[in-house]
Amino acid sequence: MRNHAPLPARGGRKAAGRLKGEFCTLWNTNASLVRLQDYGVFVFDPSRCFMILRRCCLVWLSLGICAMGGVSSLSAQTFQGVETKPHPQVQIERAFPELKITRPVILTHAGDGSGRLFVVTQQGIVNVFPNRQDVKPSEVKTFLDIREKVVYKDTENEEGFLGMAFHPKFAENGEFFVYYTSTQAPPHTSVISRFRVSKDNPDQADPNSEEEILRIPQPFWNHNGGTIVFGPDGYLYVGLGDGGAANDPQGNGQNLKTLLGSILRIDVDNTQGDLKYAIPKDNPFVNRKDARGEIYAYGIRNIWRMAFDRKTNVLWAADVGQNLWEEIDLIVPGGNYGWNLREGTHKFGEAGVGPREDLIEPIWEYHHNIGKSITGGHVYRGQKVPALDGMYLYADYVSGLVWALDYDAKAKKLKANYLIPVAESVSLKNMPVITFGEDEEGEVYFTDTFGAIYRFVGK
Ligand SMILES: [Ca+2]
Ligand SMILES: [Ca+2]
Repeated sequence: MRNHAPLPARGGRKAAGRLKGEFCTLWNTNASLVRLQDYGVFVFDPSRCFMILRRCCLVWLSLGICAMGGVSSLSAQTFQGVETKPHPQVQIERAFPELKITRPVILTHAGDGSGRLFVVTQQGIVNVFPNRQDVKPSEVKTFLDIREKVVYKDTENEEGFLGMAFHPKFAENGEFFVYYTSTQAPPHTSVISRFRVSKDNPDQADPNSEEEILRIPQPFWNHNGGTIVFGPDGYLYVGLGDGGAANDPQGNGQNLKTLLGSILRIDVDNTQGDLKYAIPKDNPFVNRKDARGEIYAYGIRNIWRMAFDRKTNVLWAADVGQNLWEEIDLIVPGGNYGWNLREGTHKFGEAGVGPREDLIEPIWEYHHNIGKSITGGHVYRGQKVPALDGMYLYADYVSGLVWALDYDAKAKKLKANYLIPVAESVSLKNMPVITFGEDEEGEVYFTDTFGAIYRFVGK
């Protein structure tokens, strides 16, 4: 088998990964739960792991060990004196109860006034459907199917179709952009491409319209980042991971000469020299010979979802941790977010450092006793749930908890962190949250690996 996850020098239990890294830590601490054929080899489907976790929890519940004590200890997290508590007015329910979409790794909209939602499978299918709660599976259409071009394996499940963003002027130019692991390139190559909608059917992309914009060779199959999003400035922001393995063995996070371990900011409406894009002249490192001009921020491990606050234009990112800490960052141009010298607000490894003025600390972190792999969401700016206005919605893939962080980015003040309870009508109480997304009105959704889509509602 060539499915060996690279074994790290230390922290070996983190060798196994998931879509955004480290799903399996939990399981390796109790390997008997999962039949790992070989330490560091993926032999299971994360969804199955999750089912096992649920079953175990049921057993613990019946033994009276886990019971409510376990739940309340999970919600009793604090950071900088702010204690997490359940939100009294908001809950989670299914958004489109009749739909089930395989590994729904992206949910977005076209921004063209059509109201349609686009949900993408990690294997490479872009689905489109009307944003109606009672939408039927028969109403879901295939907007684009590029499975033949996309590398996806359950055993190396951080590759695949990972990002999609509609051009801000999509209604006029029909352009949208995708990020995927390519079958038409050396192994572990990420590609960013432009596609166009077909001329005569708004629910279908032109599969032959692909223009490759950027290729990113990756040393390992994990930590590919993959979020692409247009900023309010019209530039495309690209979240890249550190390249993979554990501990960032190539030191990509702190290396400005590589695109890995950073967020890029590129102009896809223009070209420059041999590039299929241009580098904005006001990018922070554009005049440095020892740095790639595309880089907007660095010191990133593996951002799994980032999004602009549509009201304040602040870029929020969730960076997945390695051993102990998951974090939320506010991204500023030229910012160094610390990896692999820091993990959250802590020194990382023997070569790590204490707090340093040039390393930007997260605004929130949580320990691995709360969750083990953060999934970033959006600052809520919708109309339907006023109690969430201005709060950052996020979740943990492993513990299946969903939160709203109340942080005043202007005053740099942490106000509250709320656990969002799940409505009684939803049978699954802790879901492996794979991504968040917004519709045109700013309503926020999230998906789980079982294919369900959820939304937030007032109680
Ligand atoms: Ca990689
Ligand atoms: Ca950091």
